[in-house]
Amino acid sequence: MNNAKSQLLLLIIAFLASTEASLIRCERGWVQFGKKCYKFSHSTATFKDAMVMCNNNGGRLLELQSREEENWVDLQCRVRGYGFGVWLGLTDLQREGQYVTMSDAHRPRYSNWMRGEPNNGNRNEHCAMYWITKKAWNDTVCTGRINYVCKK
Ligand SMILES: *[C@@H]1O[C@H](CO)[C@@H](O)[C@H](O)[C@H]1NC(C)=O
Ligand SMILES: [Ca+2]
Ligand SMILES: [Ca+2]
Repeated sequence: MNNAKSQLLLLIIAFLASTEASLIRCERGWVQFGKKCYKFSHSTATFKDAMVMCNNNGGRLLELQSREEENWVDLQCRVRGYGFGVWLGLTDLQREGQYVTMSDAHRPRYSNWMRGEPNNGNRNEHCAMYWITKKAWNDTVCTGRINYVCKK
C-alpha cells in the first residue's frame, strides 16, 4: 500500500471511531446503558407530565425492551431510593386492554406484567408502570404521580 492510500485508510478509521464514540456519549445528567442514554427523575409526575418532560428533553418515556435493560433500570431506581415505581411509555388509552408503546403504537415485543395484570382496576387504569417491589409491570391510574425515566 502506498503512503497516500494508507493515510486515507487511517483517516477513515479515525472517522469511524469518532462517530462510534459520539453515538454512545451521554449528555450531562444522563446515564448510559448499551447505546442508550437515560435520565432518572428527581421528582414524581403524572403519566402525561412525565411524557412531556421526556419529550422536552429530546427523549421518550422509558420503554423496556429486554430483561437485561429492566434489571439495570431496577438497580438504578433502587440506588436512587425510588420507593414505588416508574412510568413505562405504554398505554391502553386508545383501545381498552390493548397496551401499545408511545413511540410507535405497536404492542411491545418484550413485556413483564405481574400475574393478573393488567387488570384495568376500577375500570380506570390505562397507564403502565414498572413496580419496583414486585419487579414487574402493573397498569395503574394515569393521573397518579410516580417517578419516571426518560430514554434516548
Ligand atoms: C397494581 O396496582 C394497583 C394500583 O394501581 C394495586 O392496587 C395492585 O395491588 C397492584 N397489583 C399488584 C399485583 O401488586
Ligand atoms: Ca385500561
Ligand atoms: Ca392494575
